[in-house]
Amino acid sequence: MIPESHPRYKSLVTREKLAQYTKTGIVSLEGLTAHGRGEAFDYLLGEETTESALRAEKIAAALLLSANHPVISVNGNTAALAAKEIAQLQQASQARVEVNLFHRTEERVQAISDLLQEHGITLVEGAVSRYIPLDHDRGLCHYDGMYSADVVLVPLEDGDRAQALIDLGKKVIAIDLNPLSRTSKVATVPIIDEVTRALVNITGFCTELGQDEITRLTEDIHGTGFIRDALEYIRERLLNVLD
Ligand code: PTJ
Repeated sequence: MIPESHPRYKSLVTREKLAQYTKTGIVSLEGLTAHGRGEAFDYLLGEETTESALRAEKIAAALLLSANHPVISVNGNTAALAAKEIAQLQQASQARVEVNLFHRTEERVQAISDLLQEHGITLVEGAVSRYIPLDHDRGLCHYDGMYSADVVLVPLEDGDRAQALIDLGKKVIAIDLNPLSRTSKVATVPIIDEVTRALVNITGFCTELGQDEITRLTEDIHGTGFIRDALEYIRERLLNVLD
């Protein structure tokens, strides 16, 4: 029982939720360590959305709305933390949602799909094939999902898939609290923010943006600027932490 008065109440509740989700296979045991890395970066970022991340989230919304075939990729941690927020973003953006796992088993795919569907999410279903040239299971995807996508939202991973998607000519929106991750570095738009905060903000922008703004926001995107902003923000906070 976690007392609400605990100064880290929210964080402890989230940890407990993720630990519970390992029992149904929705979150992998490795997912718990991945969450710890995210928490550490969120701590450094002050556990709130920075102005720079909010700008990235606006561009992400514009990219999703301007896409012909937007896809949201969902892994175990993302499903456990943000099923409700993904449902809302799907409504607002009309993006397809596809389960894509690193630690892939058919049981986990099924458990995560069930959780997402319980939240009202429509999934790309059916056979998968190794359409993304990777020698691990993140390479498996659906023809009418990620394979045909022009914009892919990739939350919570630090690996080689983002680069592979870019090499296939797709635009990649990453959500990752680690500004130094491979995924953040290569993404068209790296969103250095916590996944639930980021998804809520992107959904909000999806309901607000008009066509002129969408065109302006997607014209000329400089992803590395968001990484510099996040590192500078952390540097400033560390220098002033004892003031
Ligand atoms: O469910 P699976 O099998 O697909 O596995 C999912 C994990 C997350 C285990 C897998 O993708 C993995 O190993 O990821 P990495 O390489 O640890 O990368 C996860 C990234 O997400 C790290 O850079 C973390 O900083 C970041 N992260 C963790 N929690 C959050 C986060 N970013 C945003 N919001 C979070 N809540």
